Amino acid sequence: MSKFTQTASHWGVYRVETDEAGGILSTTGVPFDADPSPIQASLPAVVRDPLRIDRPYVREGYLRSRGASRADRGAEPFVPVDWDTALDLVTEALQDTRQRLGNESIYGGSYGWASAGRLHHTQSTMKRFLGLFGGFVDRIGNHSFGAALGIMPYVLGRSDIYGLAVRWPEVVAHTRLMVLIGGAALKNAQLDSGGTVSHDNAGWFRAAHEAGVRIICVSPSKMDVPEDAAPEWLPIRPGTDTALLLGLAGTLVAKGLVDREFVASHCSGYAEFERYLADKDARWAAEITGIPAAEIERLAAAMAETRTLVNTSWSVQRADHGEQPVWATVALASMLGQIGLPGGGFSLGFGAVNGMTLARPAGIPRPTLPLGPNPVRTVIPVGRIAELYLRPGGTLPYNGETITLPQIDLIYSAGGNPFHHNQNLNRFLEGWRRPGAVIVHEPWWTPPARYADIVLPSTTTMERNDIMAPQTGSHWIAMHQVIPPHGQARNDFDIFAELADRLGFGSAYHQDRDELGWLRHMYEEARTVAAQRGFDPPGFDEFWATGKYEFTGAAEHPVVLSEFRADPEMNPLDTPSGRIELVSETIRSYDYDDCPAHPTWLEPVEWLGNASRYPLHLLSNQPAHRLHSQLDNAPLSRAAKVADREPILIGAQDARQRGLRDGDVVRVFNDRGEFLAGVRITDTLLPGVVQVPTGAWYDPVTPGGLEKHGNPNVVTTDKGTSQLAQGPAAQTCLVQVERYDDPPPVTAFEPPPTAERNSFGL
Ligand SMILES: Nc1nc2c(c(=O)[nH]1)N[C@H]1C(S)=C(S)[C@@H](COP(=O)(O)OP(=O)(O)OC[C@H]3O[C@@H](n4cnc5c(=O)[nH]c(N)nc54)[C@H](O)[C@@H]3O)O[C@H]1N2
Ligand SMILES: Nc1nc2c(c(=O)[nH]1)N[C@H]1C(S)=C(S)[C@@H](COP(=O)(O)OP(=O)(O)OC[C@H]3O[C@@H](n4cnc5c(=O)[nH]c(N)nc54)[C@H](O)[C@@H]3O)O[C@H]1N2
Ligand SMILES: [Mo]
Repeated sequence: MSKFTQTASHWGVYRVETDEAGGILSTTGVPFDADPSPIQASLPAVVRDPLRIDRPYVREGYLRSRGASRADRGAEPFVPVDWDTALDLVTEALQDTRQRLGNESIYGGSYGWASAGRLHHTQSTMKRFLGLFGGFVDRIGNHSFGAALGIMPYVLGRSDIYGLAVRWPEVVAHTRLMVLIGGAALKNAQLDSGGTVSHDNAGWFRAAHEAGVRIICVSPSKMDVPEDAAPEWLPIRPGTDTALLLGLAGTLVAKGLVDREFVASHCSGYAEFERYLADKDARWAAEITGIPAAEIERLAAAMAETRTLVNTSWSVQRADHGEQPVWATVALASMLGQIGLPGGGFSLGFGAVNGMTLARPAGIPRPTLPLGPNPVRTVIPVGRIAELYLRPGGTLPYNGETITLPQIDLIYSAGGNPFHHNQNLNRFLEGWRRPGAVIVHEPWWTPPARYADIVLPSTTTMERNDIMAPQTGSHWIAMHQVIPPHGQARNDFDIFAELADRLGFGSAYHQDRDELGWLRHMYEEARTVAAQRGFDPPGFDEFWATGKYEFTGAAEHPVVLSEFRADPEMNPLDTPSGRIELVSETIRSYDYDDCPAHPTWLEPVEWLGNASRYPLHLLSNQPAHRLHSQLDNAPLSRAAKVADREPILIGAQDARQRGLRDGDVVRVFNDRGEFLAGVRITDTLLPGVVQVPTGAWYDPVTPGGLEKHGNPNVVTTDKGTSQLAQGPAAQTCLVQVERYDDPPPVTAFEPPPTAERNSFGL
């Protein structure tokens, strides 16, 4: 007799069929998901794969002498140890580091999506643990929309990018023209951070098209808006969107199309901004963007004529001066005067994830594991982690302040892949090899595990119980344990609980609750809040047995900024002027040349306009067949590889110039590094642009050398967007591409070498 168990993930809720011996028979979506993502089959396919880490391991040199051979991190075999030994080593490293250098020398490598689930949310379990241990250096900002997070408080007095997003029903009912800068590719709407319940974006795109919404895709890639929506494609040079937005704004001024009443009553600094726009006409923008001036003029006129939504994708701001396209988007929408009208104004990252643009009842709480305190106040902007490791004692300007970089001597990393999320990996690796100890929890032998000193094997969602409560959905979902843990793998929570016991703060950490004890507690706390807000979820036992609870009620999303529009005096924004700041005196006072007082076109360090030795612009977008680097080892992701490597999309003309054919292996390189990729020729990219999805597991011939699997972060820049946000700027990257014969085999999916414990006399 087989059995079906419901589990869930960032990419959806699904059921796994197992036989009596726990063998996995099949994976199916749930009836309440309109359009399940194919990624759902990937975890069941590799949950028992030979790359799973079966027990704790310690790098050979570290076992011999802690800290001595840190430069060999990633180049030495691992020695299997028992849990007791491993946890002793972790305790010792933590205590010793704290004693010598204080808690400010511990980096809680706290970036990473890990898995959906509110208890076994790895970042939370780790932060709670390190906080109670006395604190750790945390990160600030995010990889997704770091520049927007930095600039929006100055412009609108808020940075809730999700709250500012216009919802689909409003678009279909009211928007007539949707300008998608950077597109809104459906591949990205497969998932949500914290979980997706139903995939609805494809249907909404069709509905928008049927309702007659005109959709324009402004992107170097034609593939960024689904064909069903019949988009018009305006190919643009990467990194030049600010120039387009300013050129559109300048055209509005020149043609007398500015909503002067709106900018006078709702914005501050318009006059100064308009003076800056004096020479920013369509011809100026055409030179920079490659979009013909006549097209820009036509677009400006169309925007002023009809209900228009200007949406700028997150990718566009993940680039040098990424604050500018965000600010310029708000400025253009202000001049069109439609902010606060249904279906009008601006939005950021429409379609970047599944749920952000769907409407749901307001006030749904989430069961939550409390993080606890973090007595250490030092933070590092996510885009600048290498600075933290490489420049102890140095300073970093950030958001009007100066960060003094502490000396990090211990990295604790769990739930993220630093060899995926960071840019300029060769430089990053140099930094990663500086501290005295690196401790990693991982389910598989991924790059962070391979480059660790102490590796603790963790379970996956299928091997534990949890609750999914999406940030953007209207369900709570029970995630039932499907199979027993692999080998000696343990839940992150249990690992931290035992470490806390050993370190003397066990009760503060686990509060004497086990897994189900915590789930019940977290659920009941959230249920009390839900009840106060007029919802009626059942008690925990009933929820756990039923498997889901749906919050019902009017799914109305108030039109973004409508109250401010109606009465800016009564409902001012939280900015110094109470209005939309087209000029910020606060930013002016920082005197940053890379982020001036109003939206400004600043040439990126690398773009097609200054390309010479490296003539191609490399975009490294989100992968269609996995989540970042997660499940790169699964069949779905591996089937999409070309010659075993991550595909590089290249236009026919660029391929011809280099004598390349489909299926060839190429070397992609610049001064920062080199990697191999498999050629796929396309007619969907602007000439001069190549595209490699992010997330191939870092697999160099030797650490820091030629990367042979297709990880684009070997060549991307780790420059911050500006001194203001210091956001990641991965999309700003020029490269050259050439054919590479006789490539070395990919070894990313083979476990690292292991050594016997007594081989060196221990
Ligand atoms: N070049 C380039 N780089 C980028 C981007 C880009 O556009 N271009 N995008 C950036 C963006 S937006 C983001 S959000 C980041 C994402 O960066 P990350 O969030 O760091 O990427 P993931 O691959 O999701 O890493 C999650 C890791 O956690 C592990 N894991 C999964 N479940 C568990 C668990 O239960 N316990 C533990 N201990 N580990 C688990 C997985 O095996 C995986 O190694 O990447 C950024 N990097
Ligand atoms: N399947 C899948 N979906 C995902 C993720 C995943 O890993 N897998 N990751 C999720 C995460 S963490 C995030 S943050 C979001 C990110 O969402 P986005 O940042 O929107 O996603 P990207 O795929 O990086 O970029 C979208 C498109 O922007 C275009 N683009 C790049 N540079 C420029 C430019 O300079 N100008 C213009 N006009 N266009 C440009 C590229 O053609 C690219 O295809 O996606 C989420 N969705
Ligand atoms: Mo992201």
